[in-house]
Amino acid sequence: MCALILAAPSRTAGAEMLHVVIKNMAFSNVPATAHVGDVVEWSNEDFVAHTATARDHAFDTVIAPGKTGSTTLTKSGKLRFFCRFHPNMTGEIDVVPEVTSAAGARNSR
Ligand SMILES: [Cu+2]
Repeated sequence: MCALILAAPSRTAGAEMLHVVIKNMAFSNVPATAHVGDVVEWSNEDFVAHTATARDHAFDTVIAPGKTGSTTLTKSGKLRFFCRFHPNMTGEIDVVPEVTSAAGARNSR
């Protein structure tokens, strides 16, 4: 039997808020990487509505002009997203698993 069970995604204190700006019909300020459990806040600074929609339809958030929406990153892997209203608006974030305290000592830098 395997003693090492991958626990359900836990919302740890290390979760970060990532701010993505939607402006001039484009996603900007998109972080290259994020962790599972982080929250992406989408700020729509345009005068038209946009969506933040995952390619795999894990989420689909409509953001009205001047408003914000948020998405919690629940799984690791390459997150590709786009705007349903303007499919040429795309972005991607590399979502890496939450670092557990047991593995936390192994810093990559
Ligand atoms: Cu759009």
